[in-house]
Amino acid sequence: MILSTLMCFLATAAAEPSAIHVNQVGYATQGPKLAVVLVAADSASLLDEAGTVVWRGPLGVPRFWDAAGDTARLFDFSAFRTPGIWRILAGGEASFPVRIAERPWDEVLKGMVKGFWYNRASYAIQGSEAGAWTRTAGHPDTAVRVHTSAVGPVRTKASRIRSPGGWYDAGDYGKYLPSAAISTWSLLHLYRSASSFFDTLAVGVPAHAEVASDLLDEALWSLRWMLTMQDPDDGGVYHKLTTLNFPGDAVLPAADRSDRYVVQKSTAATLELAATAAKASRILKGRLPGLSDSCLAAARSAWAWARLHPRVLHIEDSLKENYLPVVNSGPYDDTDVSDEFDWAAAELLLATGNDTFATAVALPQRVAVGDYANWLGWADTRSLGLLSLSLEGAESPKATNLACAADSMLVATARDLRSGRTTNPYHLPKAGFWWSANTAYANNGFLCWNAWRITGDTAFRSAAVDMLDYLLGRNATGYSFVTGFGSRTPLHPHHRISNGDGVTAPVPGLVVAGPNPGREDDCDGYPSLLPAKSYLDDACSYATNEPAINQSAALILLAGELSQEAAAPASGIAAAASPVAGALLFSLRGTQLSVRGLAPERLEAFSVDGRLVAAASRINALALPGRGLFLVRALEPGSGRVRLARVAVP
Ligand SMILES: [Ca+2]
Repeated sequence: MILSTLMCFLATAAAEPSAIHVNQVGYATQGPKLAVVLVAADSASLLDEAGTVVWRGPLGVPRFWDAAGDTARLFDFSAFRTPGIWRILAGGEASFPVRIAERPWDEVLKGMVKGFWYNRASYAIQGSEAGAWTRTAGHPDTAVRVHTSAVGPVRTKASRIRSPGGWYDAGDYGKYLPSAAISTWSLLHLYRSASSFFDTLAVGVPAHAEVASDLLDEALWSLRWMLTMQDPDDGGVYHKLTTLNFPGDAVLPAADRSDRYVVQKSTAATLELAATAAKASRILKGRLPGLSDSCLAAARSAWAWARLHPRVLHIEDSLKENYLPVVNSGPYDDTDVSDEFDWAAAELLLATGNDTFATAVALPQRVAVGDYANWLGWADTRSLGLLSLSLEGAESPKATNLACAADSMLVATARDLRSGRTTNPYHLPKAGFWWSANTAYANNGFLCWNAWRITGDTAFRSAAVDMLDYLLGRNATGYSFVTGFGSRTPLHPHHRISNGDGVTAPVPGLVVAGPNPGREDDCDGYPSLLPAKSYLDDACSYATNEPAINQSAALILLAGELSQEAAAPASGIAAAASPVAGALLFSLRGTQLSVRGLAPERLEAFSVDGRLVAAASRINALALPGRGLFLVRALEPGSGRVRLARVAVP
């Protein structure tokens, strides 16, 4: 109680901005450490708490960035590796506290996972874990109406269905399948990536009997709700569950008693459930076998519905024209479901090993290279399948070829995103700003982390840390974008619970949308109209200051991978599943690759970004150029069949 009182006290006024932008949460002892200095100076110092200079270093060349209207100098203090709390001093200006620690991001990671718990629907936030933010349960969702867009022969207008649980989506109390799916998938994927780390990471929520891991438990809270959104009579899945209109801006969950509706089954929502449930079925197999089976059955019936209804699109405007009563909640329109088909097929292939799904994955040659905004998102889901194939595909013989292709595409996209990073004064790879651009920055960091996992190239890892630094304060606004974590954080998010709960500090652990020059909310008071500074810490600003589950999930993925790695350092290549993925056909000794029982017509090795690095014709051996990860392609004589393998030379 003392702690929460203190937090409330501290949070009543925003800290004055500093002219030195740092990651306000922390830097890893052995990792890269960069600050952005906006004052004219040649060098900067690190000071201890008594004000004594402990380290000094030069500043980089001044660079003007038109998106921020700033001339900025980078201060690289990576060589300073002493854990503790320090400040940077340059040109007479001091930074916020700079924390250096072996595991600097565990607390913000836990806070963001707990942020999901705070946003649970049909659930009372209480007990010592709740801190100041206790509230009674709202939205039991035990008698949800079926909207006219969703009625069928069994579930009619008079039906009432049960669909409790799940998370509130953002500042409102709607529950939307597209954003819930990508968010749930993200928590599941992170757990799959580092389950032993997350089995012991306690995030400060009440203990649960079902599974030991708080992260997995939180994912299951949403997954169980998602399963209720499937019509058991045909396998189709409703797009959303909401009231007809948004409640007032400070109405708490328990006071929002308007009727709630499930709205239209859509192909997108149905495939999103198929994909997420298929992923869950694999993770839960040895832990909760009954739920695992239910998930796989739900995924299969959802897939079957989507094949019968391949283009039932949820388009808010057309719903408004054709069905009454009019629904005015979040649209979550998706006009292209080819990516959802690919994602679901990839997850079902990994869950079943069934050839039907292998042939259904129609991967493009490259994934959204250059399309910085849309390589991943709630409506752009193809890369979720790639990420699953890359992480898990080597364990499934039927998925090996696709896993190799997924690695290659992920690395190519990461390489494209990373380009230009070192010339940007904030070290941003391809900076841009739009609604929820913070999600894109987190996604890009996660992509770069995966490229590091696949290739072992530390430049990718540094790019991932750059994105984390950006989101936690090393940006042109000088805010850490996670409520409650940092020296200067959002105090007035567009979030009904935070607005209405009478607690001065907002609910902690929420990730806001970030700078957006579109400023669609038309709020007064934006401190700057420059793109990188178009951010307003005001509850009015739904265009820059609204939290959302998919924003949190994206940053949890990035912070989670970096945190688990800090707890158990691993080199990227050593982390790859096995030296030769798949194919009994190939073997490796040193850098010498052999093909058993076959003299291929042609044998080729590619680096993971697609460059041909070695080739041979009509012999069964190939010398690889050295350490690294390679995609090997063997063309069978006669049949013309292509065999692929992913080979890591340690
Ligand atoms: Ca889509």
